[in-house]
Amino acid sequence: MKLFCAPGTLSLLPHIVFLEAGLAFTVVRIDEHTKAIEGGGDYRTVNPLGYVPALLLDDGTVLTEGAAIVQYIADQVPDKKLAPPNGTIERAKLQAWLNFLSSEMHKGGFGPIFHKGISEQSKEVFRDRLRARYAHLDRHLADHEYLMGEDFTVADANAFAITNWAPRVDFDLSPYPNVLAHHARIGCRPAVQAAMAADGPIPGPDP
Ligand SMILES: N[C@@H](CCC(=O)N[C@@H](CS)C(=O)NCC(=O)O)C(=O)O
Repeated sequence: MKLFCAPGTLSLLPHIVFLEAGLAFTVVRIDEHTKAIEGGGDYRTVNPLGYVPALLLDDGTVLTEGAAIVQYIADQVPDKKLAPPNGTIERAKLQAWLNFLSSEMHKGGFGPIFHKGISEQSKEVFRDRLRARYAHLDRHLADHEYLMGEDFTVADANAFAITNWAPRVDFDLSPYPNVLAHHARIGCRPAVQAAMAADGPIPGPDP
């Protein structure tokens, strides 16, 4: 399986989950701005929308969307309990967290703040949205070690990958001590440290 990645992006999420799962995979780097695949080729031939992550299966199937990719990986190794079994209410709750992180926090929060075409005033609107959502996360994590309770799941890796962006968009996490503690806890995991090291330095903004 090939995982298409770019440093500092959501591709950190499936990268972490692959390492947690202990499955064989190859990282294929792409330039987030030019869409060039390292070693040659245009990433839009893999994902026409040009964003990462994408997973290329050995049979040629392409799976996009971080939330779908990590559930697919988790389901290959059920004993690792990276996601509750399909069809259970616990799995639905995991999907609720993944959707919350993707829509409310990533696309509805961090994404627009990264956009160079958005005014500082508008960015503050999205920072406000993030504040409300981080407050919700913080309340939840006050009495849960992990998003799903007592066990690490792919949702924790998702929260980690997204929260990593806070310093890059001047988003202050200090009012959310439980989020910070969770972030530190997840960041200590060997798979997370290995994925971060492999990700390497984050390139500068699009010229
Ligand atoms: N809906 C996608 C969004 C992925 C996404 O926004 N990726 C960003 C990096 S974090 C990207 O590649 N942006 C470049 C672009 O949209 O051209 C998912 O959840 O996987």
